[in-house]
Amino acid sequence: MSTASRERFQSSLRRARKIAVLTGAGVSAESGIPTFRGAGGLWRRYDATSIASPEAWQRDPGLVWEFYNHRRERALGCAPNPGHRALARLEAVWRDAGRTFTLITQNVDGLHEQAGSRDPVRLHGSLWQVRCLACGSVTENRDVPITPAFAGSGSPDPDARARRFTAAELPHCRCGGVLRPHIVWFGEALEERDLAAAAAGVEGCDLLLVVGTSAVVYPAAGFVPLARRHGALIAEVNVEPSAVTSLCDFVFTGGAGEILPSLLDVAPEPAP
Ligand code: BV8
Ligand code: ZN
Repeated sequence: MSTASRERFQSSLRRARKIAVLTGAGVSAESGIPTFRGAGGLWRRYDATSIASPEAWQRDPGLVWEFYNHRRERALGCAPNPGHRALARLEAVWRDAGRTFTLITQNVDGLHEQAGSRDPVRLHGSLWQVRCLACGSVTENRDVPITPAFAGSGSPDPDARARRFTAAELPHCRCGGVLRPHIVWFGEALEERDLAAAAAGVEGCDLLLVVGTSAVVYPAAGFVPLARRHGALIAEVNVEPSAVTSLCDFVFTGGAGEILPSLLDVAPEPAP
């Protein structure tokens, strides 16, 4: 990161009246949460659509819950890293100065909230929420294992043909309905409310900060060209180029946990 580009970025950041941030799995990598497409990534081991999709759920809901139970178990022991905390600090400083700050995340691990981010737009849902297929209620659920039958089940074998869990062993709502992860799977529409909140945060923003995403999943990745069309400056923090690096005015290469604390340690410039 050259000092010149860092100073140019920080001077633009100070003047920004409306900031938007889009994060992906990379912001949680230094917290020990595996990414999807990088080395050791989750989707490297599994074909995403074979596990995180409505078809997979129809075929074998127990296998899908085994996958999410395993991710919940792993996430339980993970804490926010300095990257999450730097973003939460920037949010607090900007909002205290009466300016606008919107954090949009593709992550489902809940680490932004744990770091103090007040109301992230969670485009893909949450590992810690479940939705009832019968009554539609969405509730917080931090049971690990999700039900006793999943204790120690580990990560699933997507090639397993036989169902390993009975319907009775799946989590159920008080109304008797089966509970699914409240997560947006491939082929499922994102919630209109979340898409609208993200668009409102990006449209008219002076600066969009893109942190730790390969930017290959839509419609989330579409917020980067949207910001550009609205004339925003775009900065990226990533350990390697992504699908949107060519759209960025600033590119800072390295870990989010290493780069963000000093990069974002600026105060907003008083209004002229
Ligand atoms: C939908 C939940 C339509 C699951 C996820 C065009 C338009 C619309 C849709 C599509 C389209 N083209 C294709 C589609 C379909 C599909 C899609 O985008 N497919 C891709 C793969 C091509 N999109 C959908 O299906 C979406 N739905 O469009 O529905 C519709 C409309 C109406 C009615 C019905 C249907 C739904 C998408 C949501 C899918 N669910 N997650 C779960 O998590 O279990 S997406 C999945 O990918 C994850 O949630 C993840 O968040 C997301 C994006 O991945 P990243 O976060 O970027 O993570 P990744 O590992 O890829 O990259 C990590 C990055 O971090 C890397 O760049 C790495 O270098 C960097 N990094 C690593 N370490 C660090 C770091 N950076 C900084 N510091 C570090 N230390
Ligand atoms: Zn119910």
